[in-house]
Amino acid sequence: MGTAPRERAWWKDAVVYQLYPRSYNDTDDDGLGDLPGILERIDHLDELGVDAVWLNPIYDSPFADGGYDVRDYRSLHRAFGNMEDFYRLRDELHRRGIRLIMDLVVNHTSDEHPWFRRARQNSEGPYRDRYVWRDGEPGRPPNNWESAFGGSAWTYDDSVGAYYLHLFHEKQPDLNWSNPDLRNDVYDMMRWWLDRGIDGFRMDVINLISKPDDLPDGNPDLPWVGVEHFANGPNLIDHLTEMDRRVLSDYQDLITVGECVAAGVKDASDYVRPNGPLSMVFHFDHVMLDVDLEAGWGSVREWDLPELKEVFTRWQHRLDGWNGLHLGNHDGPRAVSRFGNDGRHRTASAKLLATFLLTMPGTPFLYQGDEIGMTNYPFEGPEEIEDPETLGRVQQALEREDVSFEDLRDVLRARCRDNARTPMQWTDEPNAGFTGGDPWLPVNPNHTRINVAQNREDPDSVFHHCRRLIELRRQVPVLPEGDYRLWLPEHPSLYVYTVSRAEREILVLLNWSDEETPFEPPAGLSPGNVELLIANRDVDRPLEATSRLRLWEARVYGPGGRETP
Ligand code: ISL
Repeated sequence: MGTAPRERAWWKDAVVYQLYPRSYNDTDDDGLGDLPGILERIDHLDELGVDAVWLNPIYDSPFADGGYDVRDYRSLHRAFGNMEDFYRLRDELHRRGIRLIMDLVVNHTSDEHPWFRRARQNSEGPYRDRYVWRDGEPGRPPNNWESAFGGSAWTYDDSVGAYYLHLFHEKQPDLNWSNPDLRNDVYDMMRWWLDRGIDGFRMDVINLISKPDDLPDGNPDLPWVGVEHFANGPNLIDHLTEMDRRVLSDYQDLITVGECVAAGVKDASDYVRPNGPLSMVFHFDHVMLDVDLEAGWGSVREWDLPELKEVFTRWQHRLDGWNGLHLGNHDGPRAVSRFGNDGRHRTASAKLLATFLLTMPGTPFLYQGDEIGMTNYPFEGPEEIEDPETLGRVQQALEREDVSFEDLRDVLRARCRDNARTPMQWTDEPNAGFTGGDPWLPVNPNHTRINVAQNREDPDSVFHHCRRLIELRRQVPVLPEGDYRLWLPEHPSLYVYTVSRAEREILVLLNWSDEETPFEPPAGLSPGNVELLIANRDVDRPLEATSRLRLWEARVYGPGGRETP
């Protein structure tokens, strides 16, 4: 940025890599990835050129929900390694200029956390009030709220004679954020990690932490019953503001990313407005496009490109703050299987998706495996699934309706969170080079074709395309912060947008379809003097002479001569 001092937050120019440690790389052959395994693959991250890594939870946990059920916030699950391994990884990342973001899971704990054990044991003690309890008769829960994993959000605890709330698994009791001691302890714990040199938090379902005291029934027709009450709740802003004042503001240069379920642009603007408590949020509007709001989990809705454009355009134009960008994470299908074509056009469409993600204003989060175009897993039966959400939903459907597992297979293949959690595919060897033991989840059989080793060798691979895009983003400062403008909003297969600032304009042309499509620059779009910056296919004609875009073709044009960041 010339000679002027950099006052911008680092995360505005960053590309973040989301790393799911359990499935990354296993060095002790227990079938589970570990921190030394990440260290062993650190050159992969370095070569890709990412600026930060977000690690999914590595804390001590009984793993009822993949580690989102924390038993001890201040120690690591032994399968991942110990604190020495952690410090080594932190230092090696930092040495390469890669920051480290940890997952903060404070809407709930594990039921094996000492707070909950004490809460259960002693009705008079200080811990009971750290969770959300209500009196009630067995079989008659306090309200109709549902768990995200199916069934009631309330479990009757015989030993206590009351219900406790769990918006997720019954082994994940919700914390009561109205309790000041609880909040103090959470803040201490956050400091404990920040003092260990991490660079920020991704905050799990942070907009669910404040529940209305009267716990009103939810609309039974919504896919997650109660969500209009427990999402974006009454004291959420106060809690986030206090967290900012008491913890975050004491540290320089942090990134704070709030995972916000059922948060619209307006809600999110309150959380990320300039000087607000969060740097950015993850919203779900685009990943909800294939959910049929009436039929819920058990169906997959057809969506079209104008709808997708509308979502991203709305967030670009209306959010009062910085955008967090993602096309997939550990909670759903693979990006190329959901938004691209994971069959014949896998490589081209995975590159198109990467082009999109990495040319949008905001901070892109690239999920592990997407840099090589990993796909969904061909699930055959429930024995291949670990994900408690899928198992819970399947069980609920089987109990309620006249369906068999076979009837659910297509939905499950489209939705199961394990699609994104199968082991990282490093090589074409057995178990994809992930482990010498038995992997905790099956390895996708397509690892013989789709793997890091093959990607690295092939200069036209998804990996090298991602690497070049990340480099380009660094060289073209317009991209992270420019003004986004959508062209051809109703076009069914072309996604065309410009990102501009001052006199500089970047033009992105994406043919988001399986068909070759005629292209004519829309009236008003006159990007003079443009140079092709990157494309996912050979481009044999200049823009003016282009009348068609090939299927899944992606091109990025901009002014000639790159800026030095
Ligand atoms: O995964 C989902 C849809 O398939 C969501 O409902 C998901 O549960 C929601 O986005 C919240 O996710 C986060 O909190 C959960 C945990 O299971 C997820 O892995 C985590 O990302 C509870 O901690």
